[in-house]
This record gives sequence, structure tokens and C-alpha cells, in this order.
Amino acid sequence: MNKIINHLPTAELQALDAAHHMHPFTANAELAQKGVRVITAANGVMLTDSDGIQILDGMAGLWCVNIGYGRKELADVAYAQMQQLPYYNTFFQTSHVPAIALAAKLAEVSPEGFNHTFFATGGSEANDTNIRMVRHYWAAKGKPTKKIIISRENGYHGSTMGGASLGGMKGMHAQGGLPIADISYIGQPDWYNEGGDMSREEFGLKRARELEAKIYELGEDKVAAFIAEPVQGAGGVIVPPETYWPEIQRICDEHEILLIADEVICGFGRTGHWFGTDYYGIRPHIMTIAKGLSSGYAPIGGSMVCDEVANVVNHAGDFAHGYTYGGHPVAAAVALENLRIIQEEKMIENAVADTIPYLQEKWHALGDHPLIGETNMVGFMGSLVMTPDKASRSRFSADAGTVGLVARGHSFGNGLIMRHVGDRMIISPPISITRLEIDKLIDIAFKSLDETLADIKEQGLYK
Ligand code: PXG
Repeated sequence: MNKIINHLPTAELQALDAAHHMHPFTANAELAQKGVRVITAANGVMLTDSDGIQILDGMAGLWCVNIGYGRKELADVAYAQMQQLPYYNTFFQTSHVPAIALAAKLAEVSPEGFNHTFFATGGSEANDTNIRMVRHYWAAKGKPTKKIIISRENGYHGSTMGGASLGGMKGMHAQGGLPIADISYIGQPDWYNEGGDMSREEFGLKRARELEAKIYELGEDKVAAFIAEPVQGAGGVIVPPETYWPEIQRICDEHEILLIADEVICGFGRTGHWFGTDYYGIRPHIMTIAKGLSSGYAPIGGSMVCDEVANVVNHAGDFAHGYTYGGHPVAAAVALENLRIIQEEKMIENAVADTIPYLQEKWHALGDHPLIGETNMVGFMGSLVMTPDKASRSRFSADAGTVGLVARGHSFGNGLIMRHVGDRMIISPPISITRLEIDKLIDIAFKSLDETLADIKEQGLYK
């Protein structure tokens, strides 16, 4: 058997990594100097690295290991499926049992009117599918000029040419000639940083109405869809004001455009519901899914399509699109088992009754810390906005992210993976997290904020 090399000493693993492995979203030469951290094992919410150090994973991997690590049932299902049928495709008039069963299960757990799924291997691919599908839909309806997709600054929809174009991350657009044609942007509902003197409610309406203004500017006959995450994840867990989503829904209802909810992070329990759209009462036409669909145990994603859109697309001849590994049988079997566990163990219901309110109360209490200007949390997604002055919501004099990086360093050092986006600290732990583990997470977060405050006082960044 080909032995996986994690028995090598850390320094050797780091040297091999530096010599041969190019990391995503990473300055690789700098990382090679520093030495990468190698994760070798995980169980529950705890990771173990190659030095045997344990660390609480406050990010559930990359927002995906919803049921927690170490669920043997998923490994067993993968093993059995590999033996039964390791691969077949769903092109050319064939199907296989895991894709059939998963598509049917998704119809059961999703909002009413969602009965069809087009599979991909992750969220970026699924959003590329969405770009093509909404344009194909409008063309099939005799409106081929409806091509533009409106999205938001600081939204994240993936890293393929299509996904990164839908996203509003300026740093990504700056590399490689993005965005592609016919994507247009409006502002994000980040009241804390961009709301000025407006109330949260006023600002929520203002940002939602930018969508309507954009539709008028471009012409309704040119606009195919609007895409957004119910709660922006990678952008920094930006929870929109209460007024935002109802107004977006009104605008989508009154104008002839499709609403795509990118549920890649928000789906499968993350918000305390099956989908973020359930949390906000939104009625999208398409939902992008990935991550928590398989709890990250196998790569799978997809586009869930409402009956109206599926009906048109399914009757419009061939949709000339698909991925070799879309709905891969092993990944689909693993996803199905993951959904069974979430459902049968009542993981979402139990979290809503117990761990979500417990975590939220403690998370919001971190707002009393002198560094914290605002706390946000929906379900298990939380952010803390750091500021040198709570009253004015001002930013630090250093470049955005300087203080965030210090806080992240302390957090990692203290045994908690809590990330930073600029000077916001974010968490998104497994939804299986227990009260005891929440206590630990909060203790480490508090201690790390204290240490950060001490550091930045020394550096003159806090008055
Ligand atoms: N949509 C959303 C809302 C996402 O968060 C994608 C699409 C793309 O999914 P794939 O499976 O193609 O990666 C994502 C992914 C971060 C980070 O730094 C977030 C993601 C991926 C990588 C890093 O928070 N989200």
C-alpha cells in the first residue's frame, strides 16, 4: 500500500511542500521561508498538526465541516461506494444511484418548489453553471438579450473565471483580466464600515435599492439575474440589516430577473436552518450549494433549480454544459450520508435549541471588550469588528488587516483557528460543537483579544 507521508518529521514535510506545492491565495515564496503548518488528523472540532499540537477549528476547515471531523459512517459509505461503483458519469443518458438518491434527498430538505439539482464538484463550478444556465433560460424564453448578472462588491462566489467575476473581490479581479463580460456590481450591505450616519435600517434599504437603480440603468431587458450570499462569508461575515433582504425580494419580484442565493457557506445548518434563504424567508430561483453538502468529506457542489427554471431549461433541448466529476458517485454517497446524519441526529434542531443561543450570547458578550466595535452572528457564523474607537466606528491608522493579523496570530498561538478579514475576526465552527467546546473557543478568543490590545497599545495603534 502506498503510505501517505505524514510520518515524516515536520521540517521534511515543510521542505517538500516548499519545493513542490503551490498554495492557493498564498505568497508561496514567503510561506516557503516561514514553513507551512501541516495538519495530519482531526476529530470532532479538534485538529492535530504534524508536531502533535491540537487546535480548535473555529472555521470548520473552510466553512465546510458542518458535522465535525471523524464521522466513520462517511468513510464507510465512501469505501462501500468505491467498491460498488467508483465512477460513472451522468452524461449521455445514464445515471447512477448515489446521484439519483442525493438529488431526491435535496428536493426533500430544500424549500418548496426546489425539486431539481445540477451537480458540480464545488461552489465555483456550480456558479459557473449558474451563469450559463440563467442565460440559457432567458434565451429559451425568447429573451436572449437578458445576459447581465448583477452581484455585489466584496461578495465571494468562487475562483474560476466565472466565479471570481461574480465575486466582488477587487484583489482577484486585478489578476488575470477579470471580470468577464456582462457582470455588474452594486454595493454591499456593510453598515458598520459604510453606513455613515444612517441607521442600520435606512442603510439596508439604501443598499437594496441600488439593485433597482442598477436594473433601470442597464435596462430590465438586459439583466438576467442577481446573485448574493444570504450572509457574506469570505467578505467577513457581514450580516445585512433586517430591511435588506425583504427589499431585495420586492425588487426581484417586481422586475423580471432571477434571484440566485449562493448558499455555499450558508447551507446545511450553518444559519440554524437548512438554508440561509430559510433564515431570511427569501424565495430564490437558484441556490448554489457545496461545502456543508458533504461536510467537506468529499468534493461536491451543485445548483438547485426551482421548478419554473428547471421546467424551461429541461424543455429547451441540450444544455451544452457539464463536468466529468459532477455528482461523482463517491462524493454523492458521502453527501447523502452527511445529510442523513444532519437529519436523523436532528443536528440543526438541537443547535437551535441549545448551542446556537449559547454561543451567540457569549459571542455578543465579547462586544464589551475594549477592542470590539460590533459583534455579528447568524447561526454559527460570527464576526467581531475591531476598532480603536467604539463611538466613532473608526478604523486603525495602520493598513486594514494589520491588527487582524496580530489577533489571528494570538488566536492560532492559543489553540483556536479564528480567521481575520481585514480587521474583522470571524468564526464558523462545526455545527456539532458542544457547550464545553464553545466555552473554550470564547475563552481563547477573549484572551487573544487582550493580547492583541496589549500589542497594539505598545505599537501606538490604540489611543
Ligand atoms: N460561493 C461561496 C459563497 C463561497 O464561500 C464558493 C462559492 C466557491 O466554492 P469552491 O468550492 O469552488 O471553493 C465559496 C468558497 C475564505 C474562503 O477565505 C472561502 C471560500 C473558499 C476559499 C476561501 O473564506 N468559499
